[in-house]
Amino acid sequence: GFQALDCEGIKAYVAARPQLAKHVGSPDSSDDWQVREIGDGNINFVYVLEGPAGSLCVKQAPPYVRAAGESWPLTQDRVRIEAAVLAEEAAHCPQHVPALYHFDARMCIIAMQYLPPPHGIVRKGLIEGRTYPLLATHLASFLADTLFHTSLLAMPSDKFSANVARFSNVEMCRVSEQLIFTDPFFPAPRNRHTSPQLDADVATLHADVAARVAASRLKVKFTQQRQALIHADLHTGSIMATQDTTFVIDPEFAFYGPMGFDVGKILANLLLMYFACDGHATEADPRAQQREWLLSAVAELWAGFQRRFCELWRQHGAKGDACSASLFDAAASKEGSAAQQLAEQLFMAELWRDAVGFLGVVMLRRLVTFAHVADMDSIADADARAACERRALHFGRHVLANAAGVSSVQQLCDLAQAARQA
Ligand code: SR1
Ligand code: MG
Repeated sequence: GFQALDCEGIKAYVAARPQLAKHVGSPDSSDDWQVREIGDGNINFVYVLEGPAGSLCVKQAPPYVRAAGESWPLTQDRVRIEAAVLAEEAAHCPQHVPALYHFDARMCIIAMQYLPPPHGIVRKGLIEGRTYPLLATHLASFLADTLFHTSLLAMPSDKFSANVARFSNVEMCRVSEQLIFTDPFFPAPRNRHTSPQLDADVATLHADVAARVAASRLKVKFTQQRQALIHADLHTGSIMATQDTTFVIDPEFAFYGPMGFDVGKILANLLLMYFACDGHATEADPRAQQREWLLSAVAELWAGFQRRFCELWRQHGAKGDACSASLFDAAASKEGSAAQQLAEQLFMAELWRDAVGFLGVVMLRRLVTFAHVADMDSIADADARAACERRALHFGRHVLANAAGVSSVQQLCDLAQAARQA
């Protein structure tokens, strides 16, 4: 029963459903509603409807990858995942998730709150030179709240296991496994790099045993570790923000996976923009401030995440909920408090090491496989672009292969600074 809809089809679909139409206006005057397709992602079609009563965002998933066309089929079950994940995330962190209004499994449609201007996709804003003063703090909360509350630290094991099954997303995970962990290291059919100046660098990467082995170890972690419900596509194109608000969208790749993947992916995307800044610099705006802000956002995001996550862990322990992985009532005695501290340290050290490795491989894939980032691709000057890409590529490769040696976020930022100046 699936049918792909165009703007007029979407308007008729909404007008026929009073619970949806009420967000836009009276169905009798739907001829006057404005509808436009605004999707700029790789996967789906996204429509905005505006009318006298307000606005609505409607997303429809075709049975293929939008950016590749019908030659690349893709499960439409991703819409079920997206609807379920938006609801789950909203239960833990409603202030950073758009409200979900509707899910239609047959038509592969979801409808949700439209976030009007000045909300915008963060990637676009960054390319235009914007900064977002609260982005790091908000993302730290989003990550800590969603990851902690969906993990065994907060959940009894029966509920946890049911969640792991409910959010099984095998086909979408396979796309990530291929594009992120495998394709960067050989001349895969869909690979491309934008600048021919990078030919030799890409050939070197294909022969790089240390990077390939590091990526394959992370791939094992990605496929096997059922740690929390992760968004799994948390890049700057999956975030809409203003100067005061932040919303995380598009969780169609979500599944129970390693927490470090979400942390690493968003840090990778902030750093890709950091390396792209030089290519967007003009005399009027040399992007020095933006560069500085990007590094401070990386540092604040990690520090804020750690702080909030450990705070939740202690609060949860103090409530006395005996979860499988909780240190029961840990803070109640001196020994308990020391045990809690040590547990937090070990947990965060492993998460950080994972995040650094993931961020390295995520940076590589955005430069040398299918699906690039506009941060780099939109740099007009070909030589400037190639220079930015090369620095990002070498940095990504270095932190991927040497993740264990990057012991702090400050060290990560120092390495990024040095790689930019190399
Ligand atoms: C075939 S999908 C390519 C990429 O687009 C999405 O945004 C994800 O990042 C995915 O890896
Ligand atoms: Mg997306």
